[in-house]
Amino acid sequence: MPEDNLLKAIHGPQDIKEMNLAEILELGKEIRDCLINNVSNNGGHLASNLGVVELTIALHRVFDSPKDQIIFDVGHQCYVHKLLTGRYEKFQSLRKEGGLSGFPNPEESMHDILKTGHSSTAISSAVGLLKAFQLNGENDRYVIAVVGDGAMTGGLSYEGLNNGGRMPGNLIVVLNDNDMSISENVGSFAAYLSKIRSRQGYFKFKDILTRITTGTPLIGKVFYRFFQKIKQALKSFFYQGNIFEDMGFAYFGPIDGHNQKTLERVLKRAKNLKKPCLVHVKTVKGKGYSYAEDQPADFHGLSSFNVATGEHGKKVKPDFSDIFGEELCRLAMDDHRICAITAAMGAGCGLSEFAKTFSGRFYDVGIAEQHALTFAGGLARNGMKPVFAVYSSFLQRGFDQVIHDIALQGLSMTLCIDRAGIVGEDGETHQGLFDIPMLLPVPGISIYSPTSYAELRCILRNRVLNGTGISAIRYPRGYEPDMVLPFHHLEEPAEYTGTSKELCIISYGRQVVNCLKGIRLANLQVSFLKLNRIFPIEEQLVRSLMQFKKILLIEECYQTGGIGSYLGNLLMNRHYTGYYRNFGIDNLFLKSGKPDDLLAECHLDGASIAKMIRKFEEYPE
Ligand SMILES: Cc1ncc(C[n+]2csc(CCOP(=O)(O)OP(=O)(O)O)c2C)c(N)n1
Repeated sequence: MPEDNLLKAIHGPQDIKEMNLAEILELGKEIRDCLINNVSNNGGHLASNLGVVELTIALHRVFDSPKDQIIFDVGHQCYVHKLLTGRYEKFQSLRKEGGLSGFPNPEESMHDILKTGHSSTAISSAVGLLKAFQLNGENDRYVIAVVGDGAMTGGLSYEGLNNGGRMPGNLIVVLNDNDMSISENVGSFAAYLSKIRSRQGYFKFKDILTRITTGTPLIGKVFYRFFQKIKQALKSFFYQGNIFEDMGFAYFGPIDGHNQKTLERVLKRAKNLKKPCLVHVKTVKGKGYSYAEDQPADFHGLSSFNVATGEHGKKVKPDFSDIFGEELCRLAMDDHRICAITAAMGAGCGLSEFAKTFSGRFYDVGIAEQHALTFAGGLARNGMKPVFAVYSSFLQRGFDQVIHDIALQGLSMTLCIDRAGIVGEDGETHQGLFDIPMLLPVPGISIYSPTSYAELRCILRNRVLNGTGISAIRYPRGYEPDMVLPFHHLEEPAEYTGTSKELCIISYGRQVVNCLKGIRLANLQVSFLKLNRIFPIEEQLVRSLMQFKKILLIEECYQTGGIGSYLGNLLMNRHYTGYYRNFGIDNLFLKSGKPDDLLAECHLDGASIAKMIRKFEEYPE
């Protein structure tokens, strides 16, 4: 076990500023060991953090956090930053309920500027943060955005660059180029970066010239001006321009992101320039841990693993994502119009097999959910059957595209919404709780929520082959319930069990299981209505509900804007005279924790539901 002698003495960035190179290199080793040991226990993002050890140390030595603000794009690579900013003692609690977040969190530390978790926001945030400094007259403060090459596939990054490059002042974008998103990075920009990397000779030459010219008084200045003039000519001679320079950034790089001295030297130069700079840093994802270097995608985000062997929790049985992928392959075999789209989450969404078998109809568009949807609209318009598989929380990015580029056009596509509902350890930014409130008002949409694999298969088949308009199918992270479910009419939009006419409990998706447990624990005679299609609820079904004296809808969704408020409206409009209550999650951001614990915290576990049912059964007596 490493001693962490240097690391445990670090209470803030000031403690590393005076260290000599030997100490810094030793510190880097201790940090790597600490990352590997902790993530092997708690799970989390390993490879990305191993790749930014030297970079994060350099940033904290050259800049002055929190006076200068460092923003990590996505934020999954902020563990080293956490260790250097006084959170070593708490690091063992990483991603645990009540512990350190796996992402930046200003509630934890003044060195964390914003809560993040979604990609490609850092440059825009940095531009805003810097503008505010300038408006406050704080012109000596810097803002540094650390952005991965994967995050550069998201359009928002360019919107930020577009504004940032023309802005006076201390904006530094560090492009952390490891050639990987979660899987291999895709698209023209990735190819462009590799082209830039291959022109290292030009940049070295430029670097040396700049150093000579700016380091020699008088002659240097004259020569520097001359050099600036010939630079354009040199540029077009050696390469076809650099997008960053053309957008107004002084470009430094590509530099070795694991060479501490080079990193600090270049960052200092960028700092002294006092204009928008882009520092292109070449790093190795997983650096220093051979298993992560060899399989960076597997070690991007993972649950616990064996440090000595690199063995990590491979799935022992298929989960919802796998079943989706498997069924889609089956359908695509017979229908060549079926196309699968992912926004950089192919493996996570269960599309690996589809990508191999139908490579011509598989599109990883990068971290570009907006483009994925508008692109799907184009495919649909010209006769294809697009299926976009996306995590619920990342679908939030594409709200306008769902409305404007698909629904309004009257186009048909299938949205497969993975990780719907409470997700767990990734915390606030990753919970899948907005898709229902977001999608309900979209004209013409239908939304399905299967509880079991058989239902998922059946719904997917029906919707992909015959669906019109947008068909959204949402399913949770993980596995179908172990319990044998008393439902058999998978093709129907809803199904009743029980004969009581007094009280009807309604639910859908994963929550059906906890409701059935709750009913059993409450030991009461109630009817249960399982919704397979949660929107729209047809007139006939509403009419059938009017016969109950009491109706209780329980859902793993925000109370406001969920199916409960929608059904409440339907009942009210039909002058339902019984008691209706809907129970969902309070409109708060849910922090990190195990899904079962979070469900219990939200009173959505079997025991809480049993209490709720008993209380409601007695109401209003
Ligand atoms: C909007 C959005 N879509 C998808 C993701 C999932 N995601 C998390 S990290 C990541 C890859 C990021 O790659 P890069 O920026 O190069 O960072 P690296 O991990 O390689 O350092 C993806 C796709 C996300 N966080 N946000």
